[in-house]
This record gives sequence, structure tokens and C-alpha cells, in this order.
Amino acid sequence: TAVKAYAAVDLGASSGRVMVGRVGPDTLELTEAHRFPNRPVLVPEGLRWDVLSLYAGVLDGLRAAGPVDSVGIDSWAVDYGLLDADGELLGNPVHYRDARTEGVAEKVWATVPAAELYAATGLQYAPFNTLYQLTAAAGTARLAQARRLLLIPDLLSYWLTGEQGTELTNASTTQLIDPRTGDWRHDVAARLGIDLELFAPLRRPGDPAGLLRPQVLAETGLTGPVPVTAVGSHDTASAVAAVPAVGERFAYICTGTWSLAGLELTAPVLTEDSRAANFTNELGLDGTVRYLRNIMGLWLLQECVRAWGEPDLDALLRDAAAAPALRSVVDAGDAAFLAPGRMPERIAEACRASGQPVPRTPGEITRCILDSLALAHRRAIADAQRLADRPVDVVHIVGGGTRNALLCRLTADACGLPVVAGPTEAAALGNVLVQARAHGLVGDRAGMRRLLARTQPLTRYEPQGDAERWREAEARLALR
Ligand code: LFR
Repeated sequence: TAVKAYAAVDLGASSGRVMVGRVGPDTLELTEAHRFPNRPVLVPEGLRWDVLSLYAGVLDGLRAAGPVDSVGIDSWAVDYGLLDADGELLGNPVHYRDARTEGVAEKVWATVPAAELYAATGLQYAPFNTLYQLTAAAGTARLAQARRLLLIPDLLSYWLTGEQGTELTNASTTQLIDPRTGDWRHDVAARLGIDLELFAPLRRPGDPAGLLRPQVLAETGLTGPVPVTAVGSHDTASAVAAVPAVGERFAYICTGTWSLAGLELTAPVLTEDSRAANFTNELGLDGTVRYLRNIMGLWLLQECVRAWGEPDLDALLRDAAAAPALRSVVDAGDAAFLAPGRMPERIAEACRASGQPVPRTPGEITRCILDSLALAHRRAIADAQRLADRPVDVVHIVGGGTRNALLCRLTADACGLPVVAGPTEAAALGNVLVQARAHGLVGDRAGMRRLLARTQPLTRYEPQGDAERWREAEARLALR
């Protein structure tokens, strides 16, 4: 049988890429057609996404990709563009790290108490959930003018095809969806004055999402018809789909700007304990639930590297590997690290405030960050197993963090479980596989995972060292 080619547009917080996946019964190959920067821009009104430059990058990427059988788009979650009555974009989409949501949650909870909100939507508290963003935007001229809201991948898909939809995995991050039914919570929206008519009809991964418009074909040099296929348009949903697990008893950590650590479940966990532990129930493929916790992730390191003037990363990681282990740790789940800027200072302050030695050199600070991430991974995976009553034998690390061998090794040690690292381009692979499945090339989720395990290079890390040292470090954080 013929091998088919699928274009995966995968937009991350710092770069976008268009990958081409070639899929056959025993083939899964990914090549990069085009990579382009994603630079958030701070304007007087706040932090914004430069979505036109992202769209231009997508068009360049499709041109570089050459003939493909379909196109799929995924990106980070929660953010959106607003369209006016003519279907034209109203301004630049607001970045989820923008300060506009500060203090908004308390206002929301005064109307719908946090416990009720969790029971209804299963979503962890994060200041940037779309629900809080829309509440922050209430009363603005822009929202008043808006007739349609499209999440970022759906917005780009609209520009490519002229068709509007709301893809479900990403919609589940709005905090307006019930994870049991996969449908809107009209009651919650009504109480908060959020107009659900703004959203286009829901579609699911694998659904057709239109055809590239003639103008897009002309600009990219592609020959039509080229369908766009809905994928897990939330990058984390695509990444989880590409976890190369062979059994059922696995946990995953999707690493990159964020670490998203947890389990794939068949039903949400909506208990009060789960809410207190700040676990989220986002939706995945085929009605699965991504039961996970958001951990700040390599953002902590990216921001330090930016502050240090972009030093050589390999040398930095060598220094970190040589630095004393677990000397100081910070809570890598703390929303205090959400905003950009002054990251080395903020980490030093957190160490000082908790009575630990203050890391000074870039190597020491990097070690503090990686130890702290491994510790946060350990806590999240232990908590998830306990709260969902689902023990695991292995932790899969996918995404950008797989390149960081020290982080993978520390995570294995901290969790006391073997870590299987890879694939690095998990979101793009999950995107490609969902398209391939929609076109009949691969079987079910387990079949997708078997194909990944057979074809992708993976690295295994066995846990080593003294588990007691991680318990001690964990206790240090709890003492604050
Ligand atoms: C990862 C991610 C996370 C989401 C965060 C903000 O790229 O999509 O899953 O919580 O970005 O959208």
C-alpha cells in the first residue's frame, strides 16, 4: 500500500513548525518542512500573539512541504481570536501570560464557587483558562463587537479553509465544557455572562475541517483539493496521542515550555481531593480524559537563558550536571513563575524565602531548576496515581524535554520508575497520526502507539540513587 503524506502545523509558545509525516502500515517518518519563531509582543495594552506572522509561517511551511494528502493544526491551548460581524479578526489575540486575568478568578468564584466550577468542568485553576480571560474582557469594546470566537488552531484553520469550528480537545481547556458529556456547560456560561453563541459548532479529532481555499493553493503552490482535518488541536492532546506506550499502566510527561504530567483515563476525576491537588480533566482522543497537572516546565530555564544572553546550552547542562544535587528546590508548580522576566532573581528569591542556599552561578541555577522539575514530576505522578487509583509501571517523557538527558535521568530517579524518553516531536506525530487514522491508514489508539513504539527512537532511563533524598527535598517544599 502507498505511503501518504500529512502536513502537521504545530505551534509552540516560542516557535512554530510545519512537519511532513509519511505514514504507511510500517512507516512513520517525520521531516521538518519549515520552522519559524513565535515572538510574543509587549504593546502598551499588554502581551499579544503576532498571529499574522504565524499564519505567514504556516503558508511558508505548506509551500515548503510540497504535495500532501491533508493538513492538521495544533497549538497551545486557551487563547483565541475574536471576529467581527464581517468575519474579520478584531485585534491581536491576547497571550495567556498577559496580566489581564490577575484577580479575576476571585470575582468568578463569587458567582460560581470554585468547587462548583470544578465539579462542572473538571478543569484545574489556572488564571489563563478561557473562562477567566473572557471574564477579564467583559465590557471591552472589542468583546462587544465580537460575533465569533475561534481558538488559535481553529482561527488558522478558518483562514486556510473559510470554515469555522471549535475542536473539542482544545475547547475542553476553556473551562466551559463538561468532561463527562463533551458538551458546553450552558448553565455555567449563563451565570458568568459568557455568550456561548460566540463559539462555532464543536468538531472532533478526525472530523473534516474544510478544503484549502483557492487563494491558499495559489500562494502555496499546492494542487487541490487539499483537505484540512481536525486533529487533537490542543498540542498536549496531540502529544498524549503520540505517547509510545505498549501497555495500559503508564504515566506521561509532555515536556516543553510546560511539563504536563499525568494519566490517560476513560472518565474524569472530579473529587474535592482532585481539585485541591489542582489536577485537570482535559479531553483527549476518543473520549479519553487527560488527567494531569500543569508544571511550569522548561519555561523556567528558557527565561533564565534569555536573561543570561543565550549562553551555550550544552555547556550550561554540563555545569548543571556537575553542580551539587538537590541543594535547593523551588515549587515548579507555583503560578508565581508564570509571568516573563527576572527569572534567575525570582528563583533565587524563592530559595531564600524557603531558607535554602541561594544558587548563584548559571550552572547552579540550572541544576536547581532541573531538580525542581524532576521533583514536581514525581509529585504529580504520585498524586495522579493516588487520586485516580491507577498505578503505573513506567513514565513516558515526550516533547522537547526528551533532548535534556539530565532532566530525563533526574525524573526517573525522582519517580523511582523507569522513564522512556521520546519522541521529541510528539505533538506533530500525534497530529499526523490522527489525520492518517481519519483517512483509514492506521487503526485505533493502541495501533497508533504500537506504530510509534516500532518506528521512533526511544531512550530508556532506569531509576537510580537514593529515594530518601527526593522525599527529603519534597518535605522541604511542603514546609514553606
Ligand atoms: C502546552 C500548553 C498546555 C496549556 C498551556 C497554555 O503547550 O498547551 O497544555 O496549559 O500550553 O495554553
